Amino acid sequence: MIPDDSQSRYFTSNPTPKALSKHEALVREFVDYHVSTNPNTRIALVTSGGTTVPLENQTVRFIDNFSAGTRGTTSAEYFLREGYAVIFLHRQYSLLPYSRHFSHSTNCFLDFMDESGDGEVVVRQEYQQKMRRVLEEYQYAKKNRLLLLLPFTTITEYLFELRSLATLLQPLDSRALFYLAAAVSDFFIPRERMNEHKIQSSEVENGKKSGDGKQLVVNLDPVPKFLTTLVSQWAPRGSMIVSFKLETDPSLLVSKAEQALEKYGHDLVIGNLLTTRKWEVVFVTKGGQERWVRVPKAKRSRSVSGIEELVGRAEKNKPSDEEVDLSG
Ligand code: PAZ
Repeated sequence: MIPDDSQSRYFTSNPTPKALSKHEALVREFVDYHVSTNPNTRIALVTSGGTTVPLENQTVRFIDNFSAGTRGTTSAEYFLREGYAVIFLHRQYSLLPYSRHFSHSTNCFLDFMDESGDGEVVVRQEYQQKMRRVLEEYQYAKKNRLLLLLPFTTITEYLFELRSLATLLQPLDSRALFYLAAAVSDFFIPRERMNEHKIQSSEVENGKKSGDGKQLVVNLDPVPKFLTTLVSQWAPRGSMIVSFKLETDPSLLVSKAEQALEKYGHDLVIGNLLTTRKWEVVFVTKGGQERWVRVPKAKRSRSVSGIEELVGRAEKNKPSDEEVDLSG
């Protein structure tokens, strides 16, 4: 399929991100290493966190979204446990695999520490068990070079990175998995309409209705739909591609997920609602099949992120039950 004009224009009219060539070199090295050490290696590209939409070229202000990267980080840990090497394309400073267990759960990481009787700094007794488990997994991933962290901030950086990384995963063919959990902006300001410098309050327009005073009017264009091109050109032919669909209106979720699947022709859309995303998701697959995966009610309060494990298990075992129990 030939990319539509808006896509080619997007890449020619926006500057190549500064970090791209460095990231490409890291990915090349990562892929070569894993393919040469294990020809059956499986690599998952997990995207995580939200993209920003800058309002100015020298950016002071930008539009952002809510995503903290919980889905992406939790899933990345799950894929690592399942034997995948993981490229983690994430919003800079959002949650990261392993450190996420400790980075946002107290006021300060020092809350996990204490002073022992002989003046050593140690991990507090109540955190010992969990920290040991996470540390073991982290050290295993590090020692075996299983996790590559690549940050992005803007929508443009994200799209350039996605295009390059998908292309660099070509040698993996069916051993590549795309798990696109990032919350990617649907709208952006084209480069030619973007202010170079900080928008001044003195520059904003007069309000159209009397009494409105001054207004900052921002016109956003739709971001070209890149998933079609990812599926048909960038990604290896046999790879598995999973995208996410977030909605706030429950009546739209399944139909929007079905439309996405139909339009882009990939393998699976996982739908979720903003308010219930931590404990229920819906799988929509080709042929209009819809299957809900839920953390059982009794386990929701303690299982902030258990749904990702259920998603992995559900995909592997394809159970027929509506609710998949965490303890199984
Ligand atoms: O990062 P998070 O755990 O807070 O949220 C995850 C999510 C809702 C962003 C993800 O599950 C998702 O739906 N991503 C795709 C969003 C979209 O429709 O663009």
